[in-house]
Amino acid sequence: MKPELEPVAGNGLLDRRLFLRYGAALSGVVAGTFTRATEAQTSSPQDFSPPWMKTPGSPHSRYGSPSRFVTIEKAVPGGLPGVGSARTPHHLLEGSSITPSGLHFERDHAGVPDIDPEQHTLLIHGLVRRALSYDLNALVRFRLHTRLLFIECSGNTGGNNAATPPQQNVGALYGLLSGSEWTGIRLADLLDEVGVLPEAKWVIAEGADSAGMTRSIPIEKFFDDAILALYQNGEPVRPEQGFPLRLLLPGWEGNAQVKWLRRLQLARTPHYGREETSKYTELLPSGKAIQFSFPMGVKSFIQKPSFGIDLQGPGVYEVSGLAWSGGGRVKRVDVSADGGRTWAPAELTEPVLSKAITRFRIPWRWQGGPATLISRATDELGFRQPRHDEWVAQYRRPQGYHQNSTQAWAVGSSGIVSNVFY
Ligand SMILES: Nc1nc2c(c(=O)[nH]1)N[C@H]1C(S)=C(S)[C@@H](COP(=O)(O)O)O[C@H]1N2
Ligand SMILES: [Mo]
Repeated sequence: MKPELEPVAGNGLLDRRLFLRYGAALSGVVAGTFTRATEAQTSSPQDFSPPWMKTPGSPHSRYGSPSRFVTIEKAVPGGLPGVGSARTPHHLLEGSSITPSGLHFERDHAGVPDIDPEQHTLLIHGLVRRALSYDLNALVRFRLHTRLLFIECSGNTGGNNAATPPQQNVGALYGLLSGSEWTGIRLADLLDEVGVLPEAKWVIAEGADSAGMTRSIPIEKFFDDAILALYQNGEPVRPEQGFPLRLLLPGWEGNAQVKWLRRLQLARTPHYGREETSKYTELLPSGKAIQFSFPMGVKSFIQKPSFGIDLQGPGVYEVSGLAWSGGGRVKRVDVSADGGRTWAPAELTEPVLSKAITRFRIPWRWQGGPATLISRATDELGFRQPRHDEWVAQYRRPQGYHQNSTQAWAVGSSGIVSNVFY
């Protein structure tokens, strides 16, 4: 059996199916493939019994934590405590479309409130037949729904709108994106109960943090797929994500997904607050700005290799990364190793779900010369990521929201990876 490693695109991108079929064989056959194993010194495992096999291990834990040999942390910014963002360290993660709850990114305007759930209520009022106030006991009696979703701050990857490419890892550049399996109540069910008056067009959502962060949401989204989240990855929503209640607007910009939700006011018009006037609007070349640009565009990035994750000599590598779209499912991710001249389709890890993170993988034989790796995602609506120059031309600098251009990583002959605009 001699597997054929014919590239499917220029500069060494290989067919993923070959690896599924010949995975083990390839590492032996092809010089410089995945394997970095060393020659075994002995054939008997008894010759080496490590200290942890000689005494019983530690007792059960009440709440498990990672191995003490593993340090994966969010970088916490300086400045005012609790104000700003702590990003998901994507450069240290692998495998899942679900972000471990403790590593979900955090964007807080005034810190994380310490809410006593017994004292927390959600008031729904304004243009409704009867205003109602719900405590948690009332809410858990509703029908629950579970869905895997991404949340992305529309400021994510704003760094790539600088004049020169920032040399930062994918945690810093893409860390305002996380995925969770959320469980909660459909807002449509709650609105049915209060009875929406026909003149209601907007829902004004207010958080119980000391910023009292507030956003105006078109009512259609509430009838479509908005969720009041009570659980995150199978346990109550974490304080950083909005305990005890968080508004989820699948596929829409993070800012509108109000945490620590305490009030929904149905109204004729938006409230035109800070977060939808001076912030979270996009300045156009004409000097006008786009307001209420809710859905997040189709987007992807190569996580490995990337800045800080360099190549260790020529050979076969797996190129992998994450793709997502606020418009629905990711339909395909193409990868180029020659700066966008030729493209090959990457394998998408199942299940590929609407408005959730999808992982992609494709093998690549690096010959050792300079290369430029790019991923380009297309969603089921037919939207495709723009090139960096195309994206930049849409706006007036320094506008950095909704940055969804393709990410290019230049690999130097020594294997060092850097961020480039192309
Ligand atoms: N009440 C309240 N809701 C909020 C915020 C906030 O500061 N206060 N930050 C918003 C912003 S800008 C984003 S991007 C998301 C971040 O959600 P996360 O912190 O759970 O990742 O929450 C949004 N909801
Ligand atoms: Mo945000």
